[in-house]
Amino acid sequence: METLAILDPEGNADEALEPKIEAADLRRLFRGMLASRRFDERMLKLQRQGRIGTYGPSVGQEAASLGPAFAIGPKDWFVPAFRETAGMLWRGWPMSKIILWWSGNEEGAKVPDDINDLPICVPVASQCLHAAGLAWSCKLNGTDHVAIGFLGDGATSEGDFHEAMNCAGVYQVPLITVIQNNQWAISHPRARQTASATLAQKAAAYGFDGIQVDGNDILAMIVATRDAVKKARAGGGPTLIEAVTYRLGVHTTADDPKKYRTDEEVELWKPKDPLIRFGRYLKRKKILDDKGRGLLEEEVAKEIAAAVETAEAYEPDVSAPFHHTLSEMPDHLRAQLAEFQAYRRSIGEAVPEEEDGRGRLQGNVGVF
Ligand SMILES: Cc1ncc(C[n+]2csc(CCOP(=O)(O)OP(=O)(O)O)c2C)c(N)n1
Ligand SMILES: [Mg+2]
Repeated sequence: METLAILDPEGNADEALEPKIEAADLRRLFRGMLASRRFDERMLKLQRQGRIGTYGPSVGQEAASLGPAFAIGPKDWFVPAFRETAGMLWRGWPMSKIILWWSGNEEGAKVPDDINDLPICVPVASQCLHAAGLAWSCKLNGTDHVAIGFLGDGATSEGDFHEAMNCAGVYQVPLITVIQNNQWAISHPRARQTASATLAQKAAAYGFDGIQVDGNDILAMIVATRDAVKKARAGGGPTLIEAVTYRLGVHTTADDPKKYRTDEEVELWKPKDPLIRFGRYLKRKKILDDKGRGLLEEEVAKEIAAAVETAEAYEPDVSAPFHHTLSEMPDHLRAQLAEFQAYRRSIGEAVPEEEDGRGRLQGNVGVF
């Protein structure tokens, strides 16, 4: 199984493999990883303060979703699981929406208008099927668009993964599947997940290419995805990319990793942190010095503060679940909605007249 790495831990690039990327884009990529990192840190604090719900950070895994996001266009499909914050921010999801999503607010699942994305989706490996279906639609519609779907190492043990990969191979759809192998599925280690030597080699059984990539190396992730996208656009079918990375933080805010893994293991991965390595690379290339980095930190801090303010000022539509589930509300749900609205009025809430379950459904159906 081929393994692709371009940046070493000191941030030196293998010149034969180094992609040509404009300095401005390299700087934006660093900003993207930094924004995701600082956003995660802030989200953990908000959760501890009881201001959002459970949160799953992607600390240490930023390059694995940002590289693929950089390598596709807005009309291609980006199908995240739940640890693709860096990629989602790059695609144009406002931070405030991501905060709303983790607060259990429907608004956080509404896709921004100008991108072909699906929202955060937690059922493990279900995203593989969504992405395979979208890739199939790209092919059936005669476009040269591709779909990129994400999953974790643990998700490769799910039937959905098998079904999606099998279907993608049989129908030769333009699908790129990125496995974020972060070594753990909550407390279950990679070694106990599968007897396969690599996760990438599973592609061989489905009849298409697989490649193992240093997932903490943003340049390698970009190159691997670009190759896969080029092949898919030309009708060459799917690719499976195994991004070898590490979850430096908690699985979610409901988890204590000290119960199942050692501090020594975490320490071993810290020098491979994608942000550190890419930062060194940019410094060496004289693209981003300490001063420039400080300015980015300030910019990102302001963006996060503004997003928290926007999200917390958002007035949730508490009747949203009634309106987003079925295209036509059946009588029993209509009755429940009426009862719910009567209760809201009885406690003094202002409920608009049109909130009777009619007339709003069509506008919302397209969201998913
Ligand atoms: C179908 C399903 N089963 C169980 C869960 C609970 N769950 C959430 S994340 C997770 C582990 C996923 O591990 P992995 O695929 O390696 O992704 P990671 O969390 O490491 O990013 C589990 C079991 C779920 N969300 N969906
Ligand atoms: Mg995992």
